[in-house]
Amino acid sequence: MSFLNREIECMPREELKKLQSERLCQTVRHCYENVECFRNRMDEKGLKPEDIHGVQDIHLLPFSYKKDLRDYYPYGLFAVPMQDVVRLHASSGTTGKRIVVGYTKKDLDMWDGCVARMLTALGVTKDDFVQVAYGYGLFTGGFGLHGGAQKIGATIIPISSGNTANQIQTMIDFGATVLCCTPSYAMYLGEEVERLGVKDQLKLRVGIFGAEPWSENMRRQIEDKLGLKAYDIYGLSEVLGPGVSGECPEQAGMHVWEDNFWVETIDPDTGEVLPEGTPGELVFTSLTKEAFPVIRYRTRDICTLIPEKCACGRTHIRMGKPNGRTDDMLIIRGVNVFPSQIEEVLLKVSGDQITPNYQIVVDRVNNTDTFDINVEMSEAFFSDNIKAIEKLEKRITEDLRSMLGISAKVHLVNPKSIVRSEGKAKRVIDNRAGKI
Ligand code: DLL
Repeated sequence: MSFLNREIECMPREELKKLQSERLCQTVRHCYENVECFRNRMDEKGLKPEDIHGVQDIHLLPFSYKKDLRDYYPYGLFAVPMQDVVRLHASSGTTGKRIVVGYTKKDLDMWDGCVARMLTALGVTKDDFVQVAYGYGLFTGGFGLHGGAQKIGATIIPISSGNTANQIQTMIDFGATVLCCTPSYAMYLGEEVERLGVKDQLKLRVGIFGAEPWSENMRRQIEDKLGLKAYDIYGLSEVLGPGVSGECPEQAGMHVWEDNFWVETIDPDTGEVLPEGTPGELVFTSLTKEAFPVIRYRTRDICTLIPEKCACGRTHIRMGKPNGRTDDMLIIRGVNVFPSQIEEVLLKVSGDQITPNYQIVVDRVNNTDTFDINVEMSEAFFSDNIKAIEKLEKRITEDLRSMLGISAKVHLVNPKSIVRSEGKAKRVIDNRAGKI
């Protein structure tokens, strides 16, 4: 088992809590002195930084939201002078105005350290060739993985996302041993590798895939197509970028780097802190960030924390795979529908029959919502008889109806007919805007 910093990664929890408490008090003071929005919220609650003595007082602090980043766009929430900000990143998300975040030199060093910890845990060393196929640019994926790989001295292939044929040729020619990209793009690369029949020319060993939800079924398929071991990495721009948490070789949840972040799960409706192990909305407080610190930031990601000690020896808490977002909810014919519910039904269908590619299409025709789900068949199943296809469509339709309480039209579509993504997959197409 390899560690970048064993002392920190395996720190006894009592000691870790003490460190977190000290860092939380410093962060609260830093925000109160430098971020007007935070100071106003503390004042409204009649709170002063001296009232926060440690992590036991975290529940007293006000929440922060994505809306704050939009209201104070671009730099209104930065806590240091702009001369100290050495990098900006931005994210647009699926809705609304984009948000901007900033980093000092020390912030970048912390970020690199978080990603480097994960890479080291997975046995990535300076002997590896790391192909970074996340997008470089304002998106945090490319530069985030790049920074971590650079810290451990690996040979980086900074190819960015897209240009799939060239991507595969580069992997072969340059001998990439580690691939970093979104799981949807990994799946697409895997399909192309299969089509070209070049799997035996690849040297890939480790895949680091995140930035969007993906299933265990998808993990198996990517591993099989690319001949590597696939690991999950989580993060969000507002809190850091990739590397807020990541899997270790045990693959039993993602370790949140708790020396840098305090993590809670809350009831999204009441804001009440939930016991570890109960699913809820993930909320992060940064403990070491300078330029863009966050206090009790509501991610909207629904997730479960795993407090039990991990077999790898790391003491930092783990989080399960995020399974849905509180703001992903679609209201179709008055019924609340979460894409994760649809995914759950599709996951029960054998991987021999369908691929992990699907798309939800919602529209409004004659004042009524239409609800269609296109699910891609596997090559093998596609060549089966039409009766088998109709039977499977019917089964998925019925399972969805009993899960959601409304009917969707399920269409099993031809293999490779759903548009592939080079970044995050677009699973929902809602064409109803302006038709209500
Ligand atoms: O997606 C950062 C990142 C880049 C993470 C590369 C991992 C790898 P944003 O674009 O701000 O940042 O999107 C953040 O993506 O709130 C989750 O909803 C989702 N997300 C990120 N990682 C995972 C994951 C980057 N492993 C939003 N599983 C988050 C499920 C994820 N969802």
